[in-house]
Parts: sequence; structure tokens; C-alpha cells
Amino acid sequence: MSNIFAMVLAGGRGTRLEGLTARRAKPAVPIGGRHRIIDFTLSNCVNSGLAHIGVLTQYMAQSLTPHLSAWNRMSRNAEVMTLPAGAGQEYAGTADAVHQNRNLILQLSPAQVLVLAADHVYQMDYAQMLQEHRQRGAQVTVGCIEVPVSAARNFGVMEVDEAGWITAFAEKPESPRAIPGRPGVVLASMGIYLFETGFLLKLLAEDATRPHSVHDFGRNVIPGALADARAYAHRLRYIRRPWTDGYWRDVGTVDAYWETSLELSGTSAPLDLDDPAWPIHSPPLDATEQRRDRRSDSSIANDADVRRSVLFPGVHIGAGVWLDGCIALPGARIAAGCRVRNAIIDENCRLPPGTVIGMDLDADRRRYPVTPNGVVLVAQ
Ligand code: ADQ
Ligand code: ADP
Repeated sequence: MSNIFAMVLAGGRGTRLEGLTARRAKPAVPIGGRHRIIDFTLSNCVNSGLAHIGVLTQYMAQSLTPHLSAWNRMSRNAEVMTLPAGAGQEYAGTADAVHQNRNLILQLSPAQVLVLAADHVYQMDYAQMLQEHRQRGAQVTVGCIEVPVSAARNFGVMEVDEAGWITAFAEKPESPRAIPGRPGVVLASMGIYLFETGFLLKLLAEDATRPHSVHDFGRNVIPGALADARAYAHRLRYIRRPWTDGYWRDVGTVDAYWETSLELSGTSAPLDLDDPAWPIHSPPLDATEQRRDRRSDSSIANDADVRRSVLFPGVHIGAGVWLDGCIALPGARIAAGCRVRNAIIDENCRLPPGTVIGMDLDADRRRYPVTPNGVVLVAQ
């Protein structure tokens, strides 16, 4: 694994997360009580034994930089490099972001480059992906998972032959083809790609000069490569149960973020973030900011009633508060007598005494964004 360079794409804008990404990049959004979204991908990298990890940042890069430096200090066996888009030289798309770092790739001269997204919740051993990639003699291997056809328009959808070779790839198709014999189910790309290095550099050089390309892996590079490439589909499996399909969530919308957060905190959580075989690591959340604001630890009044909720460090819950289905991000303050259902309270937001949220969504809509599933977002 030490001969692979992992390039983590962390520069996307994440507009569908609305207020949660107004002041931070999507990969920097806190999740799971003490992590940020990017911690899943970075933990998968170090747990898989990768030694060289580059994180490509752009939108709100400053919201990620201290966290990435802390990651670099924390990781003994891996180097975590921050690779920001250069001044005046924006990354035009995911493929362009990698292309602009081609000199670093040449300098490190890895055998393979693993291109990863920074905004997914999952546990994955990339060594298994490499093993399959090598055994098959693939030039590129794409991580994939089955999803219901209703979700297909958010993803790249692939078709594969019996041996697992990719025969077709459509980015966010309107009318995707189901897996043969599995009506209602399609094979979705996880947006993660393992490339032979020379093959990647050749594809990127071709894409850079192709007219009308938006320089995106899913839209341009992967579909364009299929005609004459050996492209293989690798299925995500559970770390401890490799015979079953793994858990993977794209937390790109407020609803998906809310649902995934509650799923992870429930008694039958689909992932064990403290699994000794595959822990999700994180530098202390907001180590630097906490020092600056002198934020103390959390406090919850004795008579507060908190159900199905995720409370981050530094959250204060006042007397008589009732919470159900709430995510309170670091430093949120919920004053006495508030009653809040199905809501996200962003970092450092304050709810004044007696605030009622989630009981009358029409009233809530006048003050806050409310998602299609009825989750209320209280952001700054
Ligand atoms: P999308 O979900 O649309 O599709 P995209 O917006 O391309 O994903 O972002 C992928 C990753 O790249 C994210 O981590 C994002 O932060 C980052 N990124 C985006 N633009 C960037 C830039 N200019 N510089 C650096 N990083 C950038 C992709 C694939 C689909 C696949 C889904 C799975 O295109 O085929 O199904 O991911 O979620
Ligand atoms: P159950 O035991 O079935 O959860 P509860 O009496 O706790 O019954 O809740 C009944 C309904 O009232 C649920 O929809 C719950 O979310 C809501 N509810 C409970 N307590 C409060 C409260 N203090 N303020 C607003 N709604 C509440």
C-alpha cells in the first residue's frame, strides 16, 4: 500500500447542504458527535496502510486546513498533505484538480493513484480494492455499491459484465438500467477510482485538451476511458463481513446528513466508529477554536429530556428542555424551556428560552430553512 498515492477531493461547494456549508467546506461539517465528514475517508486511508495522502481543497479551504494539519501531526505512519487550488488557478473540476497536481504525482511516482471523495460516510479497506485491481490486471477500478433506482439520478450508474468489467457508465442518468435480474436496483459509482499511474496521467492529458469537457471524473474521464480500457467494478463490503455489501452514505443533502447522523448514533448503528479493527480517527474537534473561545465542556440540565439526538462537545442544554431527533453542533446553546423536534442546530447557534421548533413546520418555514423531509436547519 505504500506505493499508492491517495488524492482526496475536498474542494466541492456542497450547496445542497445549505447553511451548513455557508462558512465551511462540506468535508469539514461535524458529524457523529466528534468527527468531521472527511475523517471517514482519512481513517479509511490510514487504516488501509496508505502512507501518502494529499487532500485537494478549494471552496472554504480555511475551514479544513487546521484540521488537516492536526491530522498530519496525529498520523505517525502517514503523511497528510494539503493541496489547495493555486491563487488565480481554480480547480475547474475533479479531474482538473488531480491534473493540476500532476507534478507531485510524477515526483512521488506511485504505482497507482487512488482518487477519493471527502464527503462519504463508510468504512472501507482500500487494500481489498487494490488486491482485486491487481488480480484482474485492471487499468482503473471504480468502487461501487447497489442503490435503489430512485437514487440513481444523484450518482454515476454503471453496467458490468459477468466478470465485473464495466461496460457502460452514465453520470446521473434520467433513466438508468437496473442490474439484470434485480429490478429496481442499480450499480452506483462511489466516486472513488484506483488508477494505474501512467494510465491516469494519459487520461488527464487527453481530457485537458478535449473541447467541452468540464474536467470531471464522472462526466468526462471515466465514460471516455471505457472504450479501450480495462475498467473494473469493485464492490464495497463490510470490513468484518466481507460477504455482505457494505454501508455507504453520501451525506450531500441536509436530509441525508440528518438521517445518517441519527442512524450512526442509534442502538443498532450500521457502523462501529470505535471498532478496534477499523476506528474512525479524529483530532480533537475544534482543538484550535475551543482554545480561542474558551468553550467549556457540555452541560445538560438535570430535568432536560433528550431523545434520539446527537450532542457535540460544548453544547449547553437548559432546564426543562425537550429534544427529539436533534443534532446540536459544537457550542450550540439551547436555553431553558425550548422544545425542539427534528432539527439541526449549527455550531455556536443559540436558541432563546422557550423556542419551539418542529411542531408547526409552516411557522418554522418563516424563520428557518425546512427540508423536504421536514428537518429544520438553524444556522448562522
Ligand atoms: P458528485 O456527488 O456530484 O458525483 P462531485 O461534486 O463531483 O460529486 O464531488 C466529488 C468530490 O470531489 C467531493 O468530495 C467534492 O468535495 C470534491 N470536489 C468537487 N469539485 C472539486 C474541485 N474543483 N476541487 C477539488 N475537489 C472537488 C461524484 C461522481 C459520481 C458518483 C458520486 C458518488 O461524479 O459518479 O456516483 O460522486 O457520490
Ligand atoms: P411516547 O412514549 O410514545 O414517545 P410521548 O408522550 O413521549 O409518547 O410523545 C408523544 C408525542 O408527543 C411524540 O410525537 C413526541 O415526539 C411528542 N412529545 C413528547 N413530549 C413532548 C414535549 N415536551 N413537547 C412537544 N412534543 C412532545
